[in-house]
Amino acid sequence: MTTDHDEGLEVSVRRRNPLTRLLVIAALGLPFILPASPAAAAPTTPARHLGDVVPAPVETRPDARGAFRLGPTTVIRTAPGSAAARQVGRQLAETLRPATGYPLPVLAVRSTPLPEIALVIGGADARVGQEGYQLDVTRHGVTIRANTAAGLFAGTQTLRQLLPAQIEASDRQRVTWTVPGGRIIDYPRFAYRGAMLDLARHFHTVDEITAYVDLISQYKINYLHLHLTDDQGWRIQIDSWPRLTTVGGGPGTGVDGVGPGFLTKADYKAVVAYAAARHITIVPEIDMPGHTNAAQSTYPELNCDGVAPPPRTDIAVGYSSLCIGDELTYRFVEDVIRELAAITPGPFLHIGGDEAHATTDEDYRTFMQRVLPLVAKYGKRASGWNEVTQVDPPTDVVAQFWGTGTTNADLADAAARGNKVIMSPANKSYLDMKYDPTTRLGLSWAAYIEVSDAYGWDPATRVAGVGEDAILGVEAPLWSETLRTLDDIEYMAFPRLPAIAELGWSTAASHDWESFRTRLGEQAPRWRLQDVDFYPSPQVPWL
Ligand code: TNX
Repeated sequence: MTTDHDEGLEVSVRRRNPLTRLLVIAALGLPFILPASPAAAAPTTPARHLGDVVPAPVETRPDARGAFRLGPTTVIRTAPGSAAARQVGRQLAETLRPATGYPLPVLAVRSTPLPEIALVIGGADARVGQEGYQLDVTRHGVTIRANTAAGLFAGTQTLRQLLPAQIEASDRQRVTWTVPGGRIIDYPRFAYRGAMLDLARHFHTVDEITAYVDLISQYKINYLHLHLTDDQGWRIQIDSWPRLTTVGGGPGTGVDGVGPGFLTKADYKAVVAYAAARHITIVPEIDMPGHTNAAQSTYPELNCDGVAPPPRTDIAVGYSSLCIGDELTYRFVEDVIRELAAITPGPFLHIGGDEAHATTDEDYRTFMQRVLPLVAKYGKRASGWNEVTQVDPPTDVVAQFWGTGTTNADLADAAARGNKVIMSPANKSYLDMKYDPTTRLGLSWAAYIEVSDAYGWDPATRVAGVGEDAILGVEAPLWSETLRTLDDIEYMAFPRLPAIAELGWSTAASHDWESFRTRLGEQAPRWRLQDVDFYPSPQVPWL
C-alpha cells in the first residue's frame, strides 16, 4: 500500500509494523542516527563486478573506490513530475525491501542528505536512446539516468543483478548490500526482444502469464507474444462469436484434452496492464488460415462443407483451413481482429499464417490479401510467421522467421523490399525443444538445443540476405504441446531465455560464450530464491 502525498513524498507505511514505521520516520527525520550498514556480521557472498549482468551491458567502467553500500537510511528518489519514473521507483523499493528489511522510502524531493538511489529522467549519455540507461555508482549513492521510464526500469534490473544474489530472498537476509562502483552505459542492439507463450495447446492462467512476465522482465525482454488460438483450443473471449471460448476453449480442450481455459477480455486487459507496468508489450496472435480447428469444430459455418470437424487433442499440424472463398470467413476474421485490436494497446497484431498445408498457395494469397488490410483498418501493424512473405506483403508487415535453415528466398526478398524480420530460428530459439535426448519435456523435431546452441548464433547473419538493418529483433517461442505447469515453463525457458535475451540486447562485439556462461552461472542462486525450476545444464558453471 502506498500513500501518495501532495508534496510528492511517498512512503510505504500503512501495512508495515510499528517498528518499521518508526524506522521510516527515523530515516526521514534523523538521518545521521542510524548506522549505514547492518550490525550483525554478514556471511561472505561473492563480490559482484560491474559487468556481472545478463544481458551483458554495452559499456562498463568499474571504479574500485566507488562501491555503494545500501543501508537502512537509503532512500529512493525519483524524477519529480514523472509518474512513470515514480512507478519504477516504487517497483524497485518493492523488489529490495523484503531481503534488506529496509524501509527504502520513495521520495520525489531533492537534496536529502541521505544516501540515495536516484532515478532521473534526462541527462544520460546520448547513446542510451529510448530504452537504455546510464548507471553511476559512487560511495554516496546510485544514479540511474534515462530518457524514458522504460530505460529507468532496465537500469533497475541491472542494479538488482549488481546486488548480492540474496536480494531475491523473500525474507530478511543478513548481508552487506554492496553495489560495485563505476559507470554503466547500456542500450539495446535490437528494438524487439520477445518471448512467446502458447496458450492454445495447454492454457496458461493469468497468474502463470504474469509470473513469466516477472521472470522475463529481469532480462530486458520487452515483448510477450501470446499464441491465443490453434487447432486444440481458442483462448481469448470474442463477444460476437461467444462459443469460441465456452466450447473452443472449454472442458476437454487442449493437447490430450487436459489444457482447457481461456482469457476473458478482463483477464487479457489485466495481463496487458501487468506487462506494461514492467515495460513489456503484449503481441496477441490469432493463427490463420490454418491452425483453426478449434474455431471450425465450434462453428460449422466456418467450414466449406458446413460440417464441423471433431475437436482435436493431438499434436498434428497442417490439416485445418478456413474456407477461403466464403464471405462469412472474412466477417468472422474481421470481428475477431476488431475486438482484439480494441483491447490491445500495443502496435502489433500477429495473424499467424504458418503451416497452412490445407490451403492452396492461391487461396493463401487471397486470404492474406484480404486479411492484412483488416489489421491496418483497426490500427494495428500485422506480424506473421515467415510464410506471410510468400504473398509480397506491404512493407510494414513484420515477418517472424521460424525456419531451421540459413536461406529463405521469400524472406530475403521481403527484407530487400523493406519488411522487418523477427528472428526465431526453431533450431536455436525454440524453448520447447529438448536440451538433449534425456529431457523429460519438449519436442525435438527442430533440434536438441543446449544452452551453447541457444546462445551460439547471430540474428544478423543467420539467414542470407537478412542483415542487421532488416532485423527488428529476436523472439524465443515456447510451444506448450508438452507443457502444463509454470514449473514446466520455467524448466524449458531457463536458462535459454536469458541467452536469447542477450542476443537481442547486447552488442555483437560482446558476444562471448565463456563470459556468458560465467555470468549465467551467477544467476542460479537468484533463480533458487525466486523458486525458478531451471535446467541445470552441464555446460554452465552454476554457483
Ligand atoms: C511448429 S513454429 C509450429 C507450431 C508447433 C511447434 C512445435 C510454427 C510457426 N508452428 O505449431 O507448436 O512447431 O515446436
